[in-house]
Amino acid sequence: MYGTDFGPDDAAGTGPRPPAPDEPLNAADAGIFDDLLEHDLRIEPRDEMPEAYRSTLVRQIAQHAHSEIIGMQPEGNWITRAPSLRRKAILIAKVQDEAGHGLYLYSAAETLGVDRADLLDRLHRGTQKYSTIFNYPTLTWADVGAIGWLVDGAAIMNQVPLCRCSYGPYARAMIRVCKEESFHQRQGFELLWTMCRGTDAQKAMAQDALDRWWWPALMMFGPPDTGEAATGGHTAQSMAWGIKRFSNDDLRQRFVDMTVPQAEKLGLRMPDPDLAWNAESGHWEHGPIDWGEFRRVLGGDGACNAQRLAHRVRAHEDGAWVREAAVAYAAKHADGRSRRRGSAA
Ligand code: FAQ
Repeated sequence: MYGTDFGPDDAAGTGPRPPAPDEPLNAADAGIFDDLLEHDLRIEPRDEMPEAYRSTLVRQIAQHAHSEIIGMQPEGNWITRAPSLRRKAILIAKVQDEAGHGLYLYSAAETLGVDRADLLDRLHRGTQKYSTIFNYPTLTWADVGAIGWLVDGAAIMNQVPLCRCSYGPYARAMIRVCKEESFHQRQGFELLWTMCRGTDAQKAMAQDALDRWWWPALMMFGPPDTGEAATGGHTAQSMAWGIKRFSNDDLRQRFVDMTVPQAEKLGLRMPDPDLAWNAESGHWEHGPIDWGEFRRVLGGDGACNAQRLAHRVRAHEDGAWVREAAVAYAAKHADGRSRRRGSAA
């Protein structure tokens, strides 16, 4: 049973009537996709949907899932070097959460009729992307704080609206993901807060991490998609379909407005000489983003692209025996269950 099975929430009950789960789709249902969108209801796996809507979701959800599991690497790099047992336990839990997010997202993608193994294969062959942010190195312990504060902070800003995405399984997966990302963001801020109140060397390390992660974090929101700088892209269509609820530029601006006062609280300086408060618009205006760097990293030429992918492929190959054992175990139990059912009959 899906959310839409409870019917439209307008009191007059004039909204569309989604088919029951086992009801076959018929010609009258062909228009249900538009009706569901119009009433801001959720599209579920059993609903008819345009092929372009389905493939856009597969692209975005797969890219999101790949980002979560590749995103384990930069932080995983610091698990053995965390400065205390408490910090180590927190970091292990966070990296484990990212793996969980990948699992929810691959499951959501599978409801669109794709196979998880095939998606991983496409990641490994380089035909599907993951977020550019994870191709930057984590050089010091402060980078762990900067990832939590800035990368998870940007991820939440982008992902809270996805909890209202028109595709039900993706929207529902994002609710839990966002709760966990919010904890991640706070732990990153707290880590940097502690460093900023430590020795001069620790504060300098925090500043250096902000200097290196600020611009890549702004690029996470994707290329410009409003005004004269807009470069085309998927935003207009994805917003019409209710997949995206805001433009990349809108979300980036919200992130800047949220983060600048937080940097002030930490006592850190933003690495942007053009950053200025605009009292008229009520927003912080930032300097130009180097979209040439974004395209370079997206094209495979970031500091860590090759390393991230090689590590991912190696982990996948090393884990083959675990997957085989899990399949054999499941088959053995399915066999036992069907034999027990047979002898009970
Ligand atoms: N990296 O037209 P748009 C995280 C591509 S999760 C790489 O704007 P769209 C958790 C885009 O695919 C971080 N590629 O595209 C964590 C498109 O390529 P195409 C990931 C990018 O899809 C924290 C082209 O550029 N989050 O951090 C990027 O409508 C800490 C044109 O762009 C998600 O995936 C990029 N940054 O909007 C884990 C959220 N930006 O098809 C571990 C879900 C754009 O032309 C540690 N995804 N591209 O070849 C989304 O919201 C959207 O897909 C956007 C891009 C907003 C990322």
